[in-house]
Amino acid sequence: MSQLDIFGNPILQKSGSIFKKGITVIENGEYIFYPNFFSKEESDSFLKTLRSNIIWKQESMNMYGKKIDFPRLTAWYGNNDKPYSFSGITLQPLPWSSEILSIKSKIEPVANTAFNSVLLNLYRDGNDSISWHTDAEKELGINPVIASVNFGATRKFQLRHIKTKEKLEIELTHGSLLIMQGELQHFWQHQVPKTSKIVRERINLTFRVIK
Ligand SMILES: O=C(O)CCC(=O)C(=O)O
Ligand SMILES: [Mn+2]
Repeated sequence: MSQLDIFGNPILQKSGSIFKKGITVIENGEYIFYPNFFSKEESDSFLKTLRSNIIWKQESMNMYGKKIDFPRLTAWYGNNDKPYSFSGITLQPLPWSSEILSIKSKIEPVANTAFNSVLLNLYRDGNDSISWHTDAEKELGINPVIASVNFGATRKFQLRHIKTKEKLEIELTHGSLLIMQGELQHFWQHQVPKTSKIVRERINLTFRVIK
């Protein structure tokens, strides 16, 4: 586990990253990380209820005429009727559930943003992953604020600058909150790689504003 600064941010010992009022300012972007935003009890309870109450789907995409399953299950909830497209698929939002609304109300004051939708990912084991991408779809507008909430297995979240190729890594722990903002989505890709370690399930929620 990395050393934490007074705001609970891990000290990354990377050149060029500085902390300003709890915000980690990196080249072309900013993030705020709370390793223990939710208590262990709250996090255990959210993991269990989200696992059973969310309508998890196996989405797939078409690649060279072949149907390829995403290496994770997904769900899309929100209060807007606009469909959301990413990785070649289009999702229609389901109406908010009480657990999601409870999480949303806790993170909104910290993220300073009123979110209108959330993408959920269920990583069943270390073989599930999400590969390099940005959350820069046009529906998200310029410099989107994305709030990512994590329950279950700790997994590595990696960031890679598209020009300099510099890499950063954050361990997303049970009950953590990562807020990405500023220009970050336009300059940094992110991924959660597969791991050969035996890990339990992990649920990630990324709250977004669809314009
Ligand atoms: O699981 C994560 O931490 C990241 C998920 C993600 O990047 C996405 O859904 O766009
Ligand atoms: Mn993403």
